[in-house]
Amino acid sequence: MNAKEMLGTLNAHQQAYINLGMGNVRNGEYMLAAFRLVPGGKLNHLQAACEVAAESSTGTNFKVNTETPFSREMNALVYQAEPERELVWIAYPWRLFDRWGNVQNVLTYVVGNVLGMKEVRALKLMDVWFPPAMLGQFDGPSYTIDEMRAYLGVYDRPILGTIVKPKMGLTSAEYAEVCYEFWAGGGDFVKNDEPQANQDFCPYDKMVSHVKKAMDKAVRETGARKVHSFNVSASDFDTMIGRCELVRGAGFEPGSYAFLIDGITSGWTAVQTLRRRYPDVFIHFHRAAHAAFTRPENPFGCSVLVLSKFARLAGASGIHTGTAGVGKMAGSPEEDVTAANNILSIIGKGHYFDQSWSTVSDMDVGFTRLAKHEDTKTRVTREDDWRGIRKCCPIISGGLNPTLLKPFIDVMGHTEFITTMGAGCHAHPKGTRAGATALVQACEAYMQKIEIDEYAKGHPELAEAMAFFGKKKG
Ligand code: CAP
Ligand code: MG
Repeated sequence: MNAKEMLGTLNAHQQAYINLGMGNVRNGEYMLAAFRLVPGGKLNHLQAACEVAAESSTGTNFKVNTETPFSREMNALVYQAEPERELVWIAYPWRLFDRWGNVQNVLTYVVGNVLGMKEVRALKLMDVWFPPAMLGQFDGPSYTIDEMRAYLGVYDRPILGTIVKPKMGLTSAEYAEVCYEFWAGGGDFVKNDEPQANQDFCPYDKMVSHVKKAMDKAVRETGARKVHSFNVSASDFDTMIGRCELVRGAGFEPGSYAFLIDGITSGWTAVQTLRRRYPDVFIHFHRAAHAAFTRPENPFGCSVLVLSKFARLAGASGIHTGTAGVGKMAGSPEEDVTAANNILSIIGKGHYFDQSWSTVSDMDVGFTRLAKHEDTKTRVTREDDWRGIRKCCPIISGGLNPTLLKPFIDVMGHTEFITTMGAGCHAHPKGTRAGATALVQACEAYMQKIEIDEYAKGHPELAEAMAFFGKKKG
């Protein structure tokens, strides 16, 4: 049966959550969601879709006597269904959501209880579309890669970073030494790894003060500015804010530090708290645990695109978007590059929706004209942020090494991202500093349009990296 034929199978309760071919779903009242859905139990596609629309808006498994005419206005509505493609589109009256921009609340609806319903055997939120007026409720990023580039004086190439490895176990002084070596080798950006916190062998306050010394030394010796992204994730918000304040009180100049938050395990409220408290700091969203939702073989959850769009809405300055199949983590070019470009662009092409990030009505001709000529420089800038949600930059990490920089850029199609290579630098046969230099050289080769084999002939660190990483993973 096709969707129209299934209409006759709906009970009264389900009929309250559907309006196939409803008028203009883009009239500004609705957030639109595209789900992959496989019905469970004895339900057909449309019955299951209506049950999902009910549970993810105003309903439950029976029509209740306490409904009112207004509550029915808040029903989410199935407005399109393609059973043969296992797809359904649902329109959510966005008045349902907590006022003034609460990502946690929106996700509680659309990837909350519904993922646990018996009525579905698969339910994955593949794409989402926000109307301008809803976008206007959200902060979006404040301090972006534009500001980081201006601070570093790095343009027209990726910002080159690392994660200190081993992932855990170094003392504060040893940790800072690795930072220094990477920066001295020419790297721009160092991040704590996602589990770094206040371990007894690496106390947070000592790590911060040692990193400050390491950064000062590297800046003095190289004459180049550097950035460190401190993981401020913590057991509670007071401790999280305490870590932020510790960094800010350690003498780092504005722009030389970022706050990393494990956004999935810390939660969206932590992400938005950091964005609202520290609009002058790069908020680095690490997505550890996202794979529970996003892995392609997982029938429940949401796509990397959806996760990344909500991170932009929440105000993350950057979020990890995956290595598009080039690095060690699961993830396809189609998924990862779509996500990366959607959070950068003024109008982002999604899987099922093209998203204008303008907070002004679609009639904003100036904005759409800007979008036509969009490039890294014209994306929503600070001057423009009254009319659009600023960009959130892709952070590219996971199994990369200098020999994979160009292959990744070739897939991505541009260099508007931060890349962080852990083993890719610290496993270099001549150590971290050489690993950093090899990364810088691989980037120089790319920018000069020289094949790295050729460029390596005059650059030993790159040649050693190619010899080492070219072998099968050790
Ligand atoms: C990478 C990394 C990153 C993940 C994040 C790690 O180290 O530090 O956290 O790659 O993955 O812990 O594995 P390597 P994603 O560079 O040594 O692989 O960016 O996909 O969220
Ligand atoms: Mg890590």
